[in-house]
Amino acid sequence: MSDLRSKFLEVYEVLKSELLNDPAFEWTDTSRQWVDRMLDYNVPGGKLNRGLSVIDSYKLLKEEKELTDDEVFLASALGWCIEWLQAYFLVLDDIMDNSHTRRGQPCWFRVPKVGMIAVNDGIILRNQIPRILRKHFRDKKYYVDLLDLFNEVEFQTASGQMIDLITTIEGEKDLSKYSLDLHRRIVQYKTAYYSFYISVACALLMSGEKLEDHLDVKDILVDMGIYFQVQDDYLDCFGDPEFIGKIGTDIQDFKCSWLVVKALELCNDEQKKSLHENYGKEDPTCVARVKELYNVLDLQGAFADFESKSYEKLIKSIEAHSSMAVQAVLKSFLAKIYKRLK
Ligand code: DMA
Ligand code: MG
Ligand code: MG
Ligand code: MG
Repeated sequence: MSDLRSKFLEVYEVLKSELLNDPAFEWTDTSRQWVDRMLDYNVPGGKLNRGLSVIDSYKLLKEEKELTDDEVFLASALGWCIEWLQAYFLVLDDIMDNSHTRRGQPCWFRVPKVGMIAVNDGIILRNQIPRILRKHFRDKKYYVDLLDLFNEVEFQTASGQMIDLITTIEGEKDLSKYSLDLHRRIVQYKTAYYSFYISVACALLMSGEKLEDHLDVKDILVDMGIYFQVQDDYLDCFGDPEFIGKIGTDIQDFKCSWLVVKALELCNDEQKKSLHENYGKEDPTCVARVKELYNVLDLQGAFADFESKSYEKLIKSIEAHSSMAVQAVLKSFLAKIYKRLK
């Protein structure tokens, strides 16, 4: 394991132990054990890209100067706040999407004796973020901006989740309302801000920058987030569940996925009829028919095309940026996700 990653994981242990001894609550052995297990199950098991990116970005923004131990700790703590935010969204997203697995294990709500306690666990995860921020950032000049950032991003993500969910309401399933513009709105809000923008925004605040001076960076990160969610939509159907650690449910859930939008654009009348009949059904034969149609329409090819075009466009807008340090931050992000298989 790289040094950075192991240092980052050490900070997780520190934060967890602080939370499990939070003096604002009268802990018992049982409640402490519950939260301990819930955190270990849901917070550190992912790729950790979002969290590690805060440290990476902060380093690049400081250019060649070595980070002090204190700076590494603070950047890691902010990185973990983002991982906490992600854990909170995922625990609830898996319930709402009726998913089965996540990160190679059953979704938290499917674990015996957890069930709908997972809803409150999600709320706990969400409430632990301001407790971490208060403990470690309370006397920083940028404390208020940090709180404001996490609140804004949570609002944007929850709003994106809302439009993702209300397009699939039972009895109102209508593929004709699915378009690239609706898809863009859903993924911009549900994914881009919390997956890309917030990490760089945290690093900028730590460097003493004002976020309103970096709206151009935000625009590029939002575009990168949209590209990232198109990859997620693609992997939901074409990814290897063993490797991505989750089993796709977008077809069954009638999601406004990039794949179905693309299929609607490419299909003839007969294929459209089949899509209308089979999309959004639990029945495995219906799911198989949709996947077959995706193959006939060569959505893998359409995706490969989208992927290379997005990459070129992103590189172009990154290279137009005036600061080389910012360019380095954005390029390191893009390199992490380009042609990802998980
Ligand atoms: C991801 O949507 C967005 C959030 C806020 C979790 P998704 O349901 O496509 O994610 P996943 O494929 O990981 O369930
Ligand atoms: Mg989901
Ligand atoms: Mg979802
Ligand atoms: Mg998905």
